[in-house]
Amino acid sequence: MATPHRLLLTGFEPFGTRDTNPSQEVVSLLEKESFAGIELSTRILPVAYLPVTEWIRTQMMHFDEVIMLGVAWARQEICVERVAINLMDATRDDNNGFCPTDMPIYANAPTAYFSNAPIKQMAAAIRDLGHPCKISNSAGTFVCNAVYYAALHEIAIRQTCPDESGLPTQAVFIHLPSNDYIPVSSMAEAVKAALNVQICRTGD
Ligand code: PCA
Repeated sequence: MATPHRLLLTGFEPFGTRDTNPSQEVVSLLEKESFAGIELSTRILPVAYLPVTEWIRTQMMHFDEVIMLGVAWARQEICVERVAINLMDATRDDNNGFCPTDMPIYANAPTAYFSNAPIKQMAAAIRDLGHPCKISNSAGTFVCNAVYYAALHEIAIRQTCPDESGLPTQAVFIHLPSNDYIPVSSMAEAVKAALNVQICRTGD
C-alpha cells in the first residue's frame, strides 16, 4: 500500500472587527473527517505576520502537501491563489499590533513565487461541484500573502522534499469568501475537492 500523503491544512483565527473566520470553521469541519491515503494535520494560525512566517517555514519539510486557507471578506468566490509576493503592506494592525508598510517579508529574496500546486485543476474540481471559484493573481499584502510567500520561499530555497519520492512539497493558498456568499459546509466540500486533486499527483 502506498504511504499516506502528509497534508497540512491551515486556517486563520478571526481578525479586525470580526469574531469568526470561515477558514477556521472549514478546518474545524475537515479535521473531524478521515481521508483515504492522507495523514491530515491541521493548525489554526494567529493573524500575525512574524509568528506565522517563522512557523510555516519549520513545517514545510514534514509535509507532501500544504493547503493554507484564509478569508477575503470582500470576495464572492473561492479564490485559488496563483502568486505570493515579497511584500507586507497592511492597512490595519495584525493581531500583534504590527502594521508594516512597504516592507519586504525577506530582504534580498525574490519578488514573487508562483504556486507549485495544480491550481487550475483545483479550481476546475471546485467549479465541478457547482461552487463559484476562480484563479486569483493577488493574495493581497496582509498576513495571508505573507504565510504563502514564506511557504513557497522555503520550498524554493531548501528544495524541501519530505520523502524518497523526489517530489517537492507542494503549497497552495485558497482565499474563502464571506459565508454570506457561500455556506461554510460548501466551502469545506470545495477544499476537499482541492485536496483530492493535490494528492492525485503521484497517480497512486
Ligand atoms: N485573511 C487575511 C489574514 C487572515 C485571513 O483569514 C488576509 O487575507 O491576509
